[in-house]
Amino acid sequence: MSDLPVVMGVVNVTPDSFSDGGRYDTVEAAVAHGLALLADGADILDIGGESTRPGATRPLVAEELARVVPVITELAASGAVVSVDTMRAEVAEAAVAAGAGIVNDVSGGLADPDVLRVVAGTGVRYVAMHWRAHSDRMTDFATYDGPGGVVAAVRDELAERAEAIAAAGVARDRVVLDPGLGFAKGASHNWELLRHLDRIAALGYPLLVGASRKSFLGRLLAGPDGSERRVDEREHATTALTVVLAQAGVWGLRVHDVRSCRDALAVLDALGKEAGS
Ligand code: PMM
Repeated sequence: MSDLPVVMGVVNVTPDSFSDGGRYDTVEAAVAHGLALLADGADILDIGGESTRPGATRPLVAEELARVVPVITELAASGAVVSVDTMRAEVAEAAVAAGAGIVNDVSGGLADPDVLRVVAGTGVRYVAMHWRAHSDRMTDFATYDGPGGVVAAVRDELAERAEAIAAAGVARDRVVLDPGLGFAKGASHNWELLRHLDRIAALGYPLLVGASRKSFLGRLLAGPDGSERRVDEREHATTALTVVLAQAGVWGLRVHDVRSCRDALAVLDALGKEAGS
């Protein structure tokens, strides 16, 4: 493979994220985790201070700022490429001032359109994810009855976001799109999107995908009693998806376990070199 995806390692500075909530919710723990992910080979560290797990309620702006800014400051000062996972302009602005080079907005500018002004004004990269509603209400919006189902809906809604992003003055080559697995989507919607990522890629933007440890994998691997596989036991399935997504040509992968992702990419890399020699 010539172009392997970039690996974005997740640092959730939150008490309640679904996969790692509460583990890195102090500045020291989050910075140490970020440095460990870098040592494992992360290309980008994604720092988030708001949990988006289904049903989550939003932190106050001041809380979110206090969680992410000191962590970004330290990690950016250590030379890391940092993205901030936020839907708020105020947080995006402070994060960029602290050294973030990417704004990862799970709402694609819908939650706070002013984010686009910050991105346009600072020239940072922008990840726009497919999103329909905040986490406390998103399951009410997981309906895709139109022609073409979830894939056509996500493609069309992302195309609309891309237009709004361009209209706000963000350069096209700064934009990355993300299908938003698990956000206003059930397991079957996620699988359908993964089957047809080429139709989202046809919009002409690089794609970032966050499948790591998500609930649809827990459900896939459910035990005989129907209970979802535990979050920390979904890594092999996540790694399998790393291979599939890399072969599908995505630009980036957002993962919790950078090491296993890197190992999988090393296998693909070796195969690609063999084929070319
Ligand atoms: N998923 C989560 C949070 N942020 N950002 C992007 N761009 N794509 C995603 O799929 C995504 C995201 C939720 O997962 P987490 O709680 O493990 O961070």
